[in-house]
Amino acid sequence: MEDRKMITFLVVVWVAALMTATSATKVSCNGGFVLIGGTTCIKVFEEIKTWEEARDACKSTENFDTGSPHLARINDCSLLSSLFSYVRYQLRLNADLWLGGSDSVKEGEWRWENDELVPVGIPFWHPLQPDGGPQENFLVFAHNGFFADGHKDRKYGYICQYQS
Ligand SMILES: [Ca+2]
Repeated sequence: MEDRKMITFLVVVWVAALMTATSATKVSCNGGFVLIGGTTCIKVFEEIKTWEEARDACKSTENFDTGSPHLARINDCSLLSSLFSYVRYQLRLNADLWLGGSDSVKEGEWRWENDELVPVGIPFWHPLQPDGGPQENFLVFAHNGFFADGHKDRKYGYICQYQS
């Protein structure tokens, strides 16, 4: 009986662990978006636009239960690394792309569109960025994998995201 109880106990633990693992792992995103870092649904658009055009384009992409997509917000290092791997090695893209940050309201104070602060310093920003002062107020995910500031009239591809 003791052995049987132990086996039953182990099976229960194993099934519980399996269910936990399954529920914690997101497997897909909607609308052609791709899962990166196990947490975030993004879609890279290579068509070049100004930051404002890109922002509007993200919002007008297909509707989702979770709300409209928006220009991507990258707030942690592992997500930054996952994004770079995806863009550079899966898409084989070597280009600057817009993200959803700006310091147009207050120079030097970078915020996402939801008003949260954009991370500062390394490893997010390149050591020589931002360098454009009041001339460059929009956030670029540069081809080298770091953040940089970009001019509002420049045109780049862009990265949309929706909450997964
Ligand atoms: Ca600026």
